[in-house]
Amino acid sequence: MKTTLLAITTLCLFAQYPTYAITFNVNSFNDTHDVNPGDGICQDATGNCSLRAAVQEANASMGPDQIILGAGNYLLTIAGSNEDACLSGDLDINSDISIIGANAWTTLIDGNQLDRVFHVGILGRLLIRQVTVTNGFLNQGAGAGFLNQGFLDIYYCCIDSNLCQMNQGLNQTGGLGGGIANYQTLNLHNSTLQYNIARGAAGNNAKNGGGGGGGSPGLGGGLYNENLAIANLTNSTFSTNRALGAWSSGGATNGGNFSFAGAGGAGPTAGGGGGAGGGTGGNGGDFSGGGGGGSSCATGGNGGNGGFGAGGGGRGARSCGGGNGLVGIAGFGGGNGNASCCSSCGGGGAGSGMGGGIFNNGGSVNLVSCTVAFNEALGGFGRTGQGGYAARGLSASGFGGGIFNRVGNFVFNNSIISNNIADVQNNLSQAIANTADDLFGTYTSTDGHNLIMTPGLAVLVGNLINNILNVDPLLMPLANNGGANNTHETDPCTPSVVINAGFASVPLDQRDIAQVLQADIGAFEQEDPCILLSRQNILLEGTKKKAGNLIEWEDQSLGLFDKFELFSSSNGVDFKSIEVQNAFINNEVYYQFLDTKLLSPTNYYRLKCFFKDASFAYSQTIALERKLNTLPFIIAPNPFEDVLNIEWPSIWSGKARIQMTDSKGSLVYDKTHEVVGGNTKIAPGNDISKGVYMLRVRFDEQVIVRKLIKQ
Ligand SMILES: [Ca+2]
Ligand SMILES: [Ca+2]
Ligand SMILES: [Ca+2]
Repeated sequence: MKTTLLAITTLCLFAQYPTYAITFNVNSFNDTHDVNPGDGICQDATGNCSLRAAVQEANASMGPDQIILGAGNYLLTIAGSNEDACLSGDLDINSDISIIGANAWTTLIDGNQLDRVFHVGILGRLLIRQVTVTNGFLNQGAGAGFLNQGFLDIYYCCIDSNLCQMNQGLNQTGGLGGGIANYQTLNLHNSTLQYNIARGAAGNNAKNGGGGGGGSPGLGGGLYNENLAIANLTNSTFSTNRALGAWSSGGATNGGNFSFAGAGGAGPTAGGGGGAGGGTGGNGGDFSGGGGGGSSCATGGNGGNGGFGAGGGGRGARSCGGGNGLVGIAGFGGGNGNASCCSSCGGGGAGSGMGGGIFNNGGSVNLVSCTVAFNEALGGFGRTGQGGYAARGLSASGFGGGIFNRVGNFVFNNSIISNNIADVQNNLSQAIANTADDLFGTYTSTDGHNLIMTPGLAVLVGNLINNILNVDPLLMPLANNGGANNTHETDPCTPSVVINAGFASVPLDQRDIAQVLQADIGAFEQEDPCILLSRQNILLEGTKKKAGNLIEWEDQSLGLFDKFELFSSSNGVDFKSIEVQNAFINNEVYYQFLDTKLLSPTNYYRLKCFFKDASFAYSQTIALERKLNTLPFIIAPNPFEDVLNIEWPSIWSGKARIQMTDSKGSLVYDKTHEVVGGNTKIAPGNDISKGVYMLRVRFDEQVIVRKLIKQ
């Protein structure tokens, strides 16, 4: 058995490290050209070897070459998009090249928002390890971190904060794959795609009564996978990526001339604007908006219809008593064009947001032991008044916050798809209602063991054994939990249902942590058991004070711990971090924290105690129960001059009546305040003289009385 394992390991190593013809050791962070590509020497004008020069030289040489990057920021500074010889903008990979960094925490390849970062051409093969690829930016085209038209193997990388968008009204492909757009073969291992955005383009705005064009969708915030492309995704995390549909385009008021053309939509096969004199806007193809209708003295021109994901065109204006045309109807997920009155015209509809983490457009995707969480797919913003009768196009919808499988074979096993959102954007491009939605489309499982928190409209087929649906895996925020890049840890002491609920096909997790007991579902294996420290190690106690719960603890370990994180909970299950304190400063073993933001009459507390090696254990949990009228309620200052600050218990919500009487019993202040925890300021002091007053606060059944002095 051992021999077989060794053989497999050796094969894997060979697959990851081919025999290289030449190895280039990059020794410069500058973005410079090779002075003589093809001479086998990586050398710029200053005699150094830069990353771009090494790629140029490797492209020119036969056989697989290797480029080694040390720690540091490799900032691309030579602007110039749509160039494929690695002379400007993105790094074009046109032969068989491996790029190996120190690790993804310290080796950064930064696109500097000039162009995408890597373009693997149809003759290219890139193996990239242990780097962060960040700050790619596109105004048209696909894939801001990577566009792969060849073969792309990614190991232990972080693909972070790349933005693939498109300028308004462009008749181009764009807004596909913020992190990666894959058109051929992609193998992704032990990597994280985070904070990448794919955003569509609005159609052209209406002008002089000619209707506005429809917008295009944003598809695949993390990854867009094209028709017939193959993506094998293993032990990886897709988190906090966003697919954003374009906003609607604007309507317009007719400038007195009733014979203007409509405006065109956005997208690769957008509909053109209808002709002057009431022409109908053209229909858009896939991912492409319809054109706006032309304006006319008689009937206003119809808006063209949008293609899949895209908005319809706005209706053209009419006057002279003519009839109304029709608005353009959106494609699936998009917003319709708008219509307005009389001599004004409507804007084109917004584009859809689809697949916050991943969008598959007919390819083949195999997702194994991955976590796809906290991504968003948001339809474009639309439908605001504009003054006069002009009106923007309508807003669009979001689908598949985690994954959208339009068509093609999408297989997942042992993966978490959770906490994703599909919704509509507001005018800040944020979700209006944070509607949970993880999946859209049809998915096949061959081994089951997936957790899908909100399956939505997804169809799940194949072997569904041990799938867990509609359960929150209680993932902790994206963070460095050891390993090559960020992951979502599960909490061992809560505990998450994914722990030991997976299957064994992948022996190591994203961080190369071996399975403990049974494999966990997703990219993270929780190797720390829920360890509870005895009261002899950590003595945690709480005391009820007027201002809150005073939490104190004593560390008997004398220096074993690095820091303490205090958590509170209203139910003993869902704990929130409320305080972090470093341990053993000046040999101190006593710690305290005053919790003034109580969550409920009963509050639970526990400490997460970090050892110096970053492993941790929990203290025992304590509970402090209070009567409602002993919850912290602070009135300050006392004595006061004009203004009094009242700090309400954080669980109070409703109306409170505040009354103040002077020493003779006469009422000097009487108002009812809406209270939602937090703070209220009242100013009773403007009209009253110096002296002693009684303040009464009534909330529900309770009355709190305090003596105050006005000075
Ligand atoms: Ca050279
Ligand atoms: Ca280039
Ligand atoms: Ca396990």
